[in-house]
Amino acid sequence: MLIRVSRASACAENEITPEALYLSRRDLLIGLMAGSLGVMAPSLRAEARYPGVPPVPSGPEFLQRRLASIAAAEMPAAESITPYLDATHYNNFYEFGAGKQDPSRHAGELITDPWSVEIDGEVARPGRYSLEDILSGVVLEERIYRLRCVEGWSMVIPWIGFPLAELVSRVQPNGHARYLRFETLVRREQMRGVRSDLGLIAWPYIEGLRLDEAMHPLTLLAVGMYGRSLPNQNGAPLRLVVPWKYGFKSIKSIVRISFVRHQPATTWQTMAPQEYGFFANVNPAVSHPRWSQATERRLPGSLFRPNVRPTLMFNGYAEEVAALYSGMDLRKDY
Ligand SMILES: Nc1nc2c(c(=O)[nH]1)N[C@H]1C(S)=C(S)[C@@H](COP(=O)(O)O)O[C@H]1N2
Ligand SMILES: [Mo]
Repeated sequence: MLIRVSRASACAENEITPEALYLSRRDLLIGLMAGSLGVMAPSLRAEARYPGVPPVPSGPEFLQRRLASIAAAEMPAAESITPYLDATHYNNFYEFGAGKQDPSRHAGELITDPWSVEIDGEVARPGRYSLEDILSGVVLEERIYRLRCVEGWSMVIPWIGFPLAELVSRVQPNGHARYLRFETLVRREQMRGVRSDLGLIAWPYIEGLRLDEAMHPLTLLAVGMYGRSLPNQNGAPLRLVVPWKYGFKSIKSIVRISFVRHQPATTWQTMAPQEYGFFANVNPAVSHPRWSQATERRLPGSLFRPNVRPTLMFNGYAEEVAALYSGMDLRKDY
């Protein structure tokens, strides 16, 4: 809902719009398209748009330069963006501890530059790609998405990134590639949660997508949020964002992407298979065994104003993604 993907089923605008209006709107659309290339739309002035963002950009210099020229996404009419301070101080990133404040307290210890990602498996162009390499030739864009955690809270976050599909096409998967398997960095000296081992998680944190899910235009690789590079607690320098799935699918600080033949075993699914599935599509009709998923708390909220709202099928992106799951029983494949 927050971003529109055109559908073949939609009737052509010129069937219903007077010609003059249609033409001027067409010019506007062309302008907007140019804008997404940073030509015409207002460039993203993060400090004006998002109160509380750091006054000075951070991250490697090549990324700062790229972030300076991004076009601003249209502000959603029906939703307000979660304040920067909430999105960066209420996090899940178990590598830095299990508490919601632990990542913002401790992730600063992580060194994220230089960074590279190993790409291997069923692809014609495997290799170790530097972050700069990964970003070369892609257009970074701002996308405002809802994020729904399986625990029952949600936010609205303006990400900066590019479609994962572009990277997938570049490395040329072969006919055996059916799934992508993602791995987060493990660096004990810089990751307090890994050191103190909760005894629960077998590091590295692993996530996965079916190839068609990875190729879907809503699926992003993000390098920034709120007009800035990603804070470490949000998964710097490179993370996945899959807005129609529960947040745990959106793996942070990625160091490896493998193209594989079989559905990979993922972290939460392995730990508690009866509670967390591989697909993890947001679904208000399928309860978690210990709580309902019918509603969510939109952050920020308070004890007295919990800000509860109904959870939407596929987190509100059903129109765009439902076809990926046609014929599947989403109660079984949760
Ligand atoms: N490596 C790694 N990625 C992770 C997690 C984690 O613990 N480790 N937590 C996930 C969960 S449960 C959620 S809800 C989102 C939270 O992203 P945010 O902190 O940027 O809002 O990150 C996901 N990605
Ligand atoms: Mo989550």
